[in-house]
Amino acid sequence: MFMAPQKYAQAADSGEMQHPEQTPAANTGPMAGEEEDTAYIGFDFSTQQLKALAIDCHLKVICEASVMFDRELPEFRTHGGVNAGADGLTFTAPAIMWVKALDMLMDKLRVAGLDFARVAALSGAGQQHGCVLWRAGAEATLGALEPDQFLHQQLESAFSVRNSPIWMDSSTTAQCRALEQYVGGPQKLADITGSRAYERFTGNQIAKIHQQSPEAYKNTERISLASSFGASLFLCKYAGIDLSDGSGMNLLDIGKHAWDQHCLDACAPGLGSRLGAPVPDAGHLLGPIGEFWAERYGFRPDCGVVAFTGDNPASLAGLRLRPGDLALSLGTSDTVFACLERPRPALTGHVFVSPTDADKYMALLCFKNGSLTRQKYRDQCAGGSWDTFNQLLSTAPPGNLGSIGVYWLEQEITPHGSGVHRRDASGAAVEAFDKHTEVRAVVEGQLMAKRVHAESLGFQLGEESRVLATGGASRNPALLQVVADVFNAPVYTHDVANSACLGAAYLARLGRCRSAAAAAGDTDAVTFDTVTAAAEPFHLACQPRPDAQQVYGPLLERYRALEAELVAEQ
Ligand code: XUL
Repeated sequence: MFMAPQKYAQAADSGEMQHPEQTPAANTGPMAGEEEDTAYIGFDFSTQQLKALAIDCHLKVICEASVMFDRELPEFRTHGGVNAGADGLTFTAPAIMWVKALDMLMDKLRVAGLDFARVAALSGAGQQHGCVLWRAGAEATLGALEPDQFLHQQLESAFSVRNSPIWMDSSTTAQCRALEQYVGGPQKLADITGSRAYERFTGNQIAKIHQQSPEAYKNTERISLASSFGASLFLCKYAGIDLSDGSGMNLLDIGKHAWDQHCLDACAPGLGSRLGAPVPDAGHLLGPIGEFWAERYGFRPDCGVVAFTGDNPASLAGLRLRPGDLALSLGTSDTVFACLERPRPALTGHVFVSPTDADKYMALLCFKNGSLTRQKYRDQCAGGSWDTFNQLLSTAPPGNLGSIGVYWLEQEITPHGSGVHRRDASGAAVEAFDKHTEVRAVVEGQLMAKRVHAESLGFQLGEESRVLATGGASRNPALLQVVADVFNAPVYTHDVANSACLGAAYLARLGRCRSAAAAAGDTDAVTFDTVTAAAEPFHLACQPRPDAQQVYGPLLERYRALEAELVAEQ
């Protein structure tokens, strides 16, 4: 019987992992324009904390620090880094809290021994969709920051809206429907911007602010995303919005890399000038760090600020996903990222411009029913034991002799649906399965959903495709074998903590080295792949069974049809 090691006993979907094969890492050191001691920083303005990580030019992590909003900045009375409105729909966070956290984080990095004079460039990630509204005159304040004072003392009154809407907000349904109607329907909006209208997407949030607080909107000279807000603090002037993070606004034409005038008009007047032009490419060097930073922290005056991106795009960069690869984050809810060459925006899921190559795209899918659903069936069928759960999973054959199920215990978002629905091999609805069939139906159903929805957005599995599994459940080999079989692709694991910070640090290196190469007349010498060639290798966890395609090909078609039928009924 498979025994989970003690250290994983508490972790969701835990199990033991062998790493039978490793992909060798390229052995690269300093590149053009780098010294042996050159360092890069990646920040992450995430929901619950502000984090930073520094790497050297061998891509080794040399320093990490973080500031937890609830615990270290209790004066803002956030819960999980956010303030919930009384309506249960509105979620905000004070931008000045993020500024104060940055003051604290910089001191922590200094105390941790990071020599800022080594830093050739920095970049960052931000929680997606949230926005910061800068009051008229704020850029002048940014440009005149005094190095002997904290940032938060100087930026206290820089915002026209104190509480920034964030991604958890779902109070803008009316604005979403209005935007879809204005542009010609949800699929038309998805074709332009990569997603149908979503409540948390920034255009809809701005429309609500314009409608409910017209004076504040009028008094706003610039609107940043959390990501470009971070970059603006370091540049000491407004930073453009990154194309990948900008794809989460329902405003960007993801094919043309420009704001769509129709979408802008539908949301608020004068919006284009308040957003500024998006940055033109991935890992774009925006300019040198502001004087404040050189004087207060000893950064070199030519330290580059590379456009900050969204946390999900930065994670895709941190995992170094290639076209045809798919990353599966198996956590409380499950998330899928994939690289796409030819996207097909759909009514479910999101297509963003790729954070590492603006000619490509990434898919993002969030599945609400992840680990908690698996745990529920572990408790129900396996007495709370992952070992027993894995045993049951192995008892039922791949393909479950034709039994399939959809387990939307929580109202699912990919697709929109709820309830538990079982079908036997003949396609007839059944009330219950025996334990091993149930366990396999849960796992296979969840994984088939991921493949079906990724493919609906244009994801194509190829000969070279890899599935990269992260999160608690990626330590469970029985589950990973089902992943390999359903995707008919090898599964790799990678223990990257802070993949968003790491991805941001890689993007900092990309921006810096590419601009050094361009200055030397060699514009094409540096790509995201070349600057990350020395990164830690992935570990091969398992290969698909030889008959995987034969088993799952027809089952995937049945699963797709079942979901479509259920969505149509609901
Ligand atoms: C993605 C999303 C969240 C936030 C969390 O669309 O809303 O993943 O980016 O930080």
